[in-house]
Amino acid sequence: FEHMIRDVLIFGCTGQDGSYLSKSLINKGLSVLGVSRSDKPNVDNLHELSIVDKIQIIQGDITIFKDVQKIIAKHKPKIIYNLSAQSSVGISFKKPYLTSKSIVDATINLLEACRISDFQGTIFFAGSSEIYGETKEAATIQSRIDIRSPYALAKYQSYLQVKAYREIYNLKSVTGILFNHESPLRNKNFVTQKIINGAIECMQDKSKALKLGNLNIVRDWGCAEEYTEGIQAIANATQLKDQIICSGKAKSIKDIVTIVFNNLNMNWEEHVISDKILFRENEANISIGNPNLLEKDLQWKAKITIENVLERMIQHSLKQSKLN
Ligand code: NDP
Ligand code: GDR
Repeated sequence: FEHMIRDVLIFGCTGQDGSYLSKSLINKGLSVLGVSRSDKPNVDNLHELSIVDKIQIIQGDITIFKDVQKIIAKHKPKIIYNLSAQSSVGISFKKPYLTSKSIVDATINLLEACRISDFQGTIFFAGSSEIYGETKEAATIQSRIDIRSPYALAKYQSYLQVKAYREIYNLKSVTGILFNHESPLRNKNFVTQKIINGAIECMQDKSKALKLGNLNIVRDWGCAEEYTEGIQAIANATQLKDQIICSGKAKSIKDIVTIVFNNLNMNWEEHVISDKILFRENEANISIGNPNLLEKDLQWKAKITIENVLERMIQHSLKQSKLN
């Protein structure tokens, strides 16, 4: 492993998307070097996908310029994916500085390290639909920006950095603006996983309640595993262009709750409580994307429904709960 030249470098390889992306690249025969902040990274996701032995992970902090510079100089990757972030919108309200550092400082470090070393490959940045806030109609890449959280602010700043380095320095840097995408690897604090685990607890103990925030929030949901293919399509395009990855299909939190509880043969109204304490300040009620440009330019479109993803997540969580 030590001085082998790597095809692909992934910052944030231990997360949901980093794991699926690594698996997809490895399956295509590419060698993957992952970066984690930790020298004892949590490899549960990589283990789950049976790729722990097929990926090399090194320690590095993307918020430290020297770390990034050294990694690029030493490993000379052909392509870089930056998926690393404090990725929870909810947490970003309590940790705005950490969130900004993990996204904005990270992006400028990576762009600068690539500029200085005359990096010729593509640098993909995981942007977020949260930059569009409330979408009056399905968001396109030109839609109005509407910042409603420290997380969205950081993602917007980085999106501009990535675009500016492409335009000023001809760096091959590009952003994929991703709408919500879920999977069995989704961290437990995100709403789909919280609903599924909560519903399973209610099934095991009928007296249990599940406290959620605003049930009327509408989002555009998709499948994480599939979106990592869209990410590659954007990064490998002959003409680099910032693109939106979404399903174009809107569902409310109440819809997700209904699908999950129905799947487990329960009536959600007997268990779910909407608690004002869990509402987010100033949150966009509706966020939906328009998938047409990505399909037109790169012939990529989402095919897997959120119902299908939720079904897989439920099966996975049921299996886990029986193991424990
Ligand atoms: P995860 O939270 O699952 O993974 C992100 C990874 O970033 C972690 O595994 C962690 O790896 C690393 N990281 C770096 N700094 C921090 C920090 N301060 N706190 C926590 N983790 C940190 O994210 P996803 O895989 O879901 O998302 C990948 C990227 O795509 C992120 O940038 C996210 O903002 C963006 N995105 C995701 C969407 C989604 O719906 N999932 C939608 C839109 C954008 P380690 O500990 O090993 O360093
Ligand atoms: P979020 O995802 O970090 O907002 O964005 P999350 O799953 O936490 O929230 C999705 C929506 O559900 C609403 N909601 C609740 N959310 C949580 N966590 N807990 C609750 O009890 C609850 N009740 C309602 C939220 O208010 C929100 O509207 C995700 C992340 O992956 C980001 O990185 C990414 O950029 C965006 O998706 C697009």
